[in-house]
Amino acid sequence: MFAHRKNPLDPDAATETPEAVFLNRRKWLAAAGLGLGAAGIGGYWGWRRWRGSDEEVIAGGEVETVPVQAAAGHREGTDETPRQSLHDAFPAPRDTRFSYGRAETDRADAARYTNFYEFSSLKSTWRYVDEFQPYPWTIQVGGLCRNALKFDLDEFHGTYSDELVERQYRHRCVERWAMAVPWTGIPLARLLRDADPLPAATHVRFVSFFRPDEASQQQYTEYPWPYEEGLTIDEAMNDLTLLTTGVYGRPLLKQHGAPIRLVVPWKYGFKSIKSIDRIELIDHEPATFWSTLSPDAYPFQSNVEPHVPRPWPQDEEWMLGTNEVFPTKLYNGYADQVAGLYRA
Ligand SMILES: Nc1nc2c(c(=O)[nH]1)N[C@H]1C(S)=C(S)[C@@H](COP(=O)(O)O)O[C@H]1N2
Ligand SMILES: [Mo]
Repeated sequence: MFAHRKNPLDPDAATETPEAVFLNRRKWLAAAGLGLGAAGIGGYWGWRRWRGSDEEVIAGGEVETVPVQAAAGHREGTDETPRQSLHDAFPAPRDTRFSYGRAETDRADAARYTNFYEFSSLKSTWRYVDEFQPYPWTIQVGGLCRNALKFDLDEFHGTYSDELVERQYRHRCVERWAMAVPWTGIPLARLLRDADPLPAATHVRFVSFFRPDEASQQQYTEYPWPYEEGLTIDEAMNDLTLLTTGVYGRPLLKQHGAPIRLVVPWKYGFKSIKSIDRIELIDHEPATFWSTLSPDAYPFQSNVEPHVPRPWPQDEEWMLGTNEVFPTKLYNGYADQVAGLYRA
């Protein structure tokens, strides 16, 4: 059992995690090359084993599904909500308007290095998600709207089966790692329109699950569970904001936030809340998990801004898997789509 790390608010802890150093394969190889000899080889072997094979990392996060009644879906002329079983929803057609502008991150590399504090403050959360049962799963949309919604994953996939798309997005964590991955989902705006917001709704609040029996860190830490996030209504309605149930053309792995998560590619990764339990239309800026813990480091807006330290310098980022370094762009390169939201 690995010790769960100390205070994640300590900037040093979050940037140079022991694990990040540990995972830096090039350093290990270099160290071996420098003549640490047998010790180096032994260390490398241990590192290989501890790191987990690609197969282990992926299998560790795969969601077990129970066969649902009639994946065939909706019976015409009934009020029954259409249903589609999880695996039949994938793959979805690619939305060709989006491309990474760099190499796609390897699927196992993305699955190996994840942030999911409900399970661990280490990055290898795939090791800690065994007990998590994200299927079946019910999600609710409510608050200041005319048509509150409640549906399970199969109803979601049945209702939006013609609208699911795959989009290639860049992702940027405030800790400065980045990835380029294909998400499957629908624009959040599509769902919100179905909920029919009242004019008083100015913000949207997202709340993750609270299941201390399945997510050990919800038992042991003082964090303000459940994880919560928020957007202004205009940010939530922006076409880039994607509500996703898949990645790499398959259902989300547990460590990526199965069964349903948000992806907000122009903001730091912590805004992209995982494993959503409910969505609420509200008339004020909501508190969020990270802004509650550290308002200065993680303010509500938290757009990717290379010139604003948060709290580390943010002008560069490195890619999972390859360690390739890129200059960080304003709004993570999505300024064309979102700059209008922030003009005075
Ligand atoms: N519920 C929940 N959502 C979360 C987090 C978390 O700890 N809990 N971590 C966030 C952070 S800091 C990042 S960078 C992204 C990481 O997404 P990934 O692990 O799928 O790459 O998820 C975000 N969503
Ligand atoms: Mo992050």
